[in-house]
Amino acid sequence: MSSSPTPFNRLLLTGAAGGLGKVLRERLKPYARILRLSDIAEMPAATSEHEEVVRCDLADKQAVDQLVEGVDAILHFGGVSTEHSFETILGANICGTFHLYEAARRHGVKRVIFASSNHVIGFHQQTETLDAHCLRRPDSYYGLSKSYGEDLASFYFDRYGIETVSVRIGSSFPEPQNVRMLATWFSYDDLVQLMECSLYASDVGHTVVYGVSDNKAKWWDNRYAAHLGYAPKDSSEPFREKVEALPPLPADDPQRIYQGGAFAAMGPFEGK
Ligand code: NAI
Ligand code: 15L
Repeated sequence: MSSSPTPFNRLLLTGAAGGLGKVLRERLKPYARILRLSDIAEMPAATSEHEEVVRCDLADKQAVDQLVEGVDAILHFGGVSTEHSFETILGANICGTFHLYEAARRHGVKRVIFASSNHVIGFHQQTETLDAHCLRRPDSYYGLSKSYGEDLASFYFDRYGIETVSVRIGSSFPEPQNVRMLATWFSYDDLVQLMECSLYASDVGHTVVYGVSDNKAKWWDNRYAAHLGYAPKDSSEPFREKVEALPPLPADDPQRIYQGGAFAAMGPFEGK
């Protein structure tokens, strides 16, 4: 990738008030003349004529349609980001992602970057190495919603030619918080690099890529996404001593068995 790719006219970032949204609000500036920032939650006002701030509930089809008008590409980070009851997930993640693709189709948007999750494959064991063609084994209603999002991406490419990079994000935080994250950690710098690759690579069709840094502990193999040109620079290894000093978990704790960790043991959310 060149050091300064040509900026898009207008990029839409959903989930702009969230943890990753705040990072991307700053770091996506070089890639767009105008960044349209959206969330259901309140956000700081636009800081220049290069930002547009739009409050929008992804569950509101008409509002999402208006949100997408005039946009060249979408980074879809909005939605419920942890495990909850199916009903809580339904509006934002399942209906919301459908609304976004329908709006993209109506308004001629050609590229989406979808913040999928490792919880799409979270019921695989930590002893396995997975590539993008592996069987999905969602570990939660949240993981199911991301799996559905990947299916929407596949369908909207096959049917309407809208390209998507579905990024199965591992754990994107300032630093790994536990031993599991030694394998799943995805630094903010590597996240930004992968966003750039996903925006500018040609002919991505529907590409699934694991959003993960160059960690020594590896569960995921990104060979089917080599065409994106993503080359992570960071590693969780400098944090190993710190997280290994945390109180150890019992050998049968889901955080030590499943790739999705604790999500694999959440719920049920209803009576018997
Ligand atoms: P976050 O929870 O901090 O941000 C999500 C944002 O979506 C929030 O600001 C929330 O207000 C917004 N949102 C929720 N419901 C909405 C609705 N109905 N309409 C519009 N906006 C709504 O999560 P984070 O960590 O920033 O993650 C961003 C995206 O990346 C999420 O889609 C998450 O599932 C995904 N992801 C993040 C990972 C991570 O390690 N941070 C790992 C895997 C996936
Ligand atoms: C996710 O999908 C969540 O959005 C994030 O909050 C973390 O729990 C992450 O996965 C993880 O698996 O560490």
